[in-house]
Amino acid sequence: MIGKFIVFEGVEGGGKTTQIELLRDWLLGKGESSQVWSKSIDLEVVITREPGGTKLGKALRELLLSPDVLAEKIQETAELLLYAADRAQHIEALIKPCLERGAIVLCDRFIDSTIAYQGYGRGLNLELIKQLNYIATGGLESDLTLWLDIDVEIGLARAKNRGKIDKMEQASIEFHRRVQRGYQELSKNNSLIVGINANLTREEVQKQIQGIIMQKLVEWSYI
Ligand code: T5A
Repeated sequence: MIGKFIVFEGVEGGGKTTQIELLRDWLLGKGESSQVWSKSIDLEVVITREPGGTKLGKALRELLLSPDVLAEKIQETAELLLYAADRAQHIEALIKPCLERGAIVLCDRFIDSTIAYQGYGRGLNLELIKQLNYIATGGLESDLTLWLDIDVEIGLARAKNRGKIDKMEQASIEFHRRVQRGYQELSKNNSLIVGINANLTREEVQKQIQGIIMQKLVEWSYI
């Protein structure tokens, strides 16, 4: 793989979508954030997300997250397998081809979401989830994971202010706290996960991210 795979993670409303778009513009040297170095390198930046990065993924996302689309509850194991199916399709149909042609892929959620939500949140077996993640990804890992670490209450309030609430956002505060604990545990045990204080303003959060990406671009010999 010659591209780079950068994942954004965290609890609801942490600002992943907002920060991914700001980072894409910064990397491409657009607008106010234009950088001298970005003019001299020819980057392709691809934004994608889980669930929903492919056509199959969009259909699965609708089933998984729209509160009224199914007249029956999706059972926890079935939910786990649907996220894995979304991921398997995403990796083969979109992420690998992008990385093979050298793109920087910015992905909203990946395997750590399954560990945090289905593992810590729902209480499903963590070892089985790791095995399933391996089957879905074929072992592909991120080059960097940015964990937007926000207080659960602030994140949920931001998500609610935005309007429509999805199925996960309707879950109890205790569920979201367990998910948060999952991210805390993951970040302790994986040096590729970098925590970002996401309680701050959009601009302050973006500055932290740009600082880390700048170091990585040097380490990865882009600049
Ligand atoms: N899921 C996913 C699983 O359970 N298992 C899995 O394996 C996977 C892959 C995805 C859901 O699926 C679950 C987890 C999720 O519940 P989603 O719609 O993608 O659903 O949900 P989120 O990823 O949580 O995305 P959100 O859209 O809720 O939040 P974002 O993208 O983190 O935040 P964003 O940028 O949309 O910001 C939210 C609001 O806050 C404002 C924004 O303008 C927006 O209104 N905002 C700020 N306000 C103040 N200060 C800042 N710094 C702000 N930054 C953004």
